[in-house]
Amino acid sequence: MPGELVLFDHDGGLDDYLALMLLLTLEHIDLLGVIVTPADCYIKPAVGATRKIMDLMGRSTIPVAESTVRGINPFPRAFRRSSFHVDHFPILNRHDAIATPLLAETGQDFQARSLREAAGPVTILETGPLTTLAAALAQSPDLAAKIGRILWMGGALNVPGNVSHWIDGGQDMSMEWNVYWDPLSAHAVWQTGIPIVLCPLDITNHVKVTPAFVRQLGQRPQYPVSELAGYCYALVMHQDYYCWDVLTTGYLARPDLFTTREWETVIIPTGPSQGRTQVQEGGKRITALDAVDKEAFFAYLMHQWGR
Ligand SMILES: [Ca+2]
Repeated sequence: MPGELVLFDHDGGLDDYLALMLLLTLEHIDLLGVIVTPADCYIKPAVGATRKIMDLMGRSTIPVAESTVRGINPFPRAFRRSSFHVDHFPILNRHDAIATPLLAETGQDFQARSLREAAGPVTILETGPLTTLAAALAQSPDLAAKIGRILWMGGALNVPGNVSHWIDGGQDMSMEWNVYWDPLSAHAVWQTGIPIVLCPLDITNHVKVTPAFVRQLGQRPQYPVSELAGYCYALVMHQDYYCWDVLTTGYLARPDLFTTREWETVIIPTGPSQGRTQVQEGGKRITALDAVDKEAFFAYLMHQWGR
């Protein structure tokens, strides 16, 4: 029986590589391709790191495409630099040539073509802004009917946003970064009938990566993927770091570990609350991940990265 069709669109942050490393272990899905959106990264090293991780994990037949969209509110440079670090990890540079193909077409064209050609409904796993998807849908609005659901790390429903320490004044700090980068695209996707499953800060705030977990990843030198995950997390151990993109991907893998809840929501497109995902009666009904069995989730990561 064919697996669930999935397109993965990430934005090159550290957590995105970890999400990719989890996604590539899933056997019940049919991964159509990986798109890199130039948001929480510098795009060339982000595409390089993505392809090298796919090589390392023996998945070099899956195509990668580089999106050329632009956002409105850029991510801080300090966040984006990790794309250079990961691309230069020794474990990802044992060979000169990269086997995983980089397509000549743009990420947004590839996303549109993949949806058009898909035999059945496609799940979009989105761990960056919705800009590339919105660009694909702007080309061909009829493609919305080919999307079974969008599983998105984004938004803050009943908790503060996470942009507060990083931007200058004028905003009310209610927004989450993936929405804030391009509120207009998120707003456009909200106007479609596509089902959305959201992994908002409301749940990710409870799933912090602990130093003990990171050390445990490093204590298994026989598993290169575990070691690579440990290196990625080591770069951010000076700060609080949560499972954002990895938790979202975890829902695709193990929905049984989660509870969900429905909300009616709107996206504020402009002004001081731009990028806010506001709970509002009469708004688009979405499903949000509400709670997760943390212990089982981290045990699952440890198991999947044991390769
Ligand atoms: Ca991301």
